[in-house]
Amino acid sequence: MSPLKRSSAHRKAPVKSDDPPFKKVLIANRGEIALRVILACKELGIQTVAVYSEADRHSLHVRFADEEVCIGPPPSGKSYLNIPQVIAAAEITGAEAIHPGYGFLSENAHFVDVCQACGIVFVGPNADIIRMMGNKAQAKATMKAAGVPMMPGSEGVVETVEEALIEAEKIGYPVIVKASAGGGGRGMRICNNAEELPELYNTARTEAKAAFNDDAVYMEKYLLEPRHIEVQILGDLYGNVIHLGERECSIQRRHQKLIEESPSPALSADLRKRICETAVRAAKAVGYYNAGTIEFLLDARGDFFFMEMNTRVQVEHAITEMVSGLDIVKEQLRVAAGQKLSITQEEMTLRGHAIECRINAEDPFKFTPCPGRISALNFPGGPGIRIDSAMYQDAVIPPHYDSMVAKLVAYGSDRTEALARMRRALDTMVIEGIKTTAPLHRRIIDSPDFIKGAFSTKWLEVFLEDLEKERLAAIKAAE
Ligand code: MV4
Repeated sequence: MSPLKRSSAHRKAPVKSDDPPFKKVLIANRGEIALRVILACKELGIQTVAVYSEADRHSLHVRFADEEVCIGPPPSGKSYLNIPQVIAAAEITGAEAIHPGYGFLSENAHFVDVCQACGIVFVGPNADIIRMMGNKAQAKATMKAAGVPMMPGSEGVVETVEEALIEAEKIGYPVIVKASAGGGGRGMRICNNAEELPELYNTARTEAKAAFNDDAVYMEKYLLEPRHIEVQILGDLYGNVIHLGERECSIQRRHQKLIEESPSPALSADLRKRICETAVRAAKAVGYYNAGTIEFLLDARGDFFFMEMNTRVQVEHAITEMVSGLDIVKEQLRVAAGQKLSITQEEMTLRGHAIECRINAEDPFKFTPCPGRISALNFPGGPGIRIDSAMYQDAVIPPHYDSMVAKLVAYGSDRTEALARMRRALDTMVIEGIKTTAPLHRRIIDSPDFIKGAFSTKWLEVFLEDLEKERLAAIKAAE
């Protein structure tokens, strides 16, 4: 078969929707998301190929796949990010498609090009969209043209200090300088006045150059205490785009999310409708297909602004699955095979409330990594609890990768019930042998602000400072 015909974008006739989308799929990832994709493939009758590094030989994603290929030593640059090795594994096993999960190769446009050249379907959007959304200044220009609300800021890249000063006067301080190739918080500088702008502008550029080999930066009005709201969308190759509601992702530390929930406690029905419809319009404007996320910042007045678009399945997709009843990974696989979305917006109902705690192998109050062997393990269960994890008793958590070891998701008919279930799930979860962030989650979900839903992206920082003061006072009192 010619390579072009096997790429989803060029598929001629849709595969009948009751057929398995593919015969065999390779999962280019590890840990819970690799397992999650394998589960979706099993339900769809798709054969699976796991790839793994030497550190992951005994991982569950390897155990539960139909075939497995070792692709290199533990460092991800030599294994999970090694494009020739991943492609070779797909060719040797005859996999028709590659699901990238999140992280690693999931937003690598070059990898998508290589897949296409090799006649392998990439389970995701086309390379051009990934490239465009990876360039934040360009993504903003495209979304602005589509009528998506924008933060006041520069029109594209700011080339010189002089231009930065003029832009900042127009925008009004405080302003934020962001790396165009950045995202997720890397390469940003907040600036309060004209005196400090030249130096901050230059360090932002230098840092962007070092981190992304691209020193392009743009500027925006800096919102002091925004909420981070993101809308889950799904699109297919026939121009259908639906949204699955929003997620509240404001509980973050150094741009790492700790807790997410859906729906957001901050949105009225009217605001929800407007933000979700805006996300659909944005995705349609770029002809988007696959699962995707439109990220917004929401200010205290209820105005929202486009921030970024993610072109992959996200860690926190599970909470959306709980409130929508849809399997996002199965939809990704169907769409990549040229099938239509299994549901229309009109058929879709969002029901109840879901909260996710990301359980990391870290010291819960110092945030230092804590790899090691799981000596005892009890996963909580009962009504409304879902755990996505590749942990098992005696598993060894390697030090080479992301420290997330489980996603604990609680669903309830409303937020109060979801929270009560999360509380009792955390109280009956046992993970011994390593430290985890579970005790911190327990503290957060018991705090009055969290219970009220009264928090912004600034909130966790202050909460952690207060916890630290409390801890130091307790030490002093014990002396
Ligand atoms: C902002 C902002 C305030 N104003 N942009 C952080 C991640 C990156 N994607 C963009 N980020 C921010 N952009 C303007 N114009 C505040 C943040 C921000 C933030 C955003 C979402 C979640 C947590 C955050 C923590 C600090 C700063």
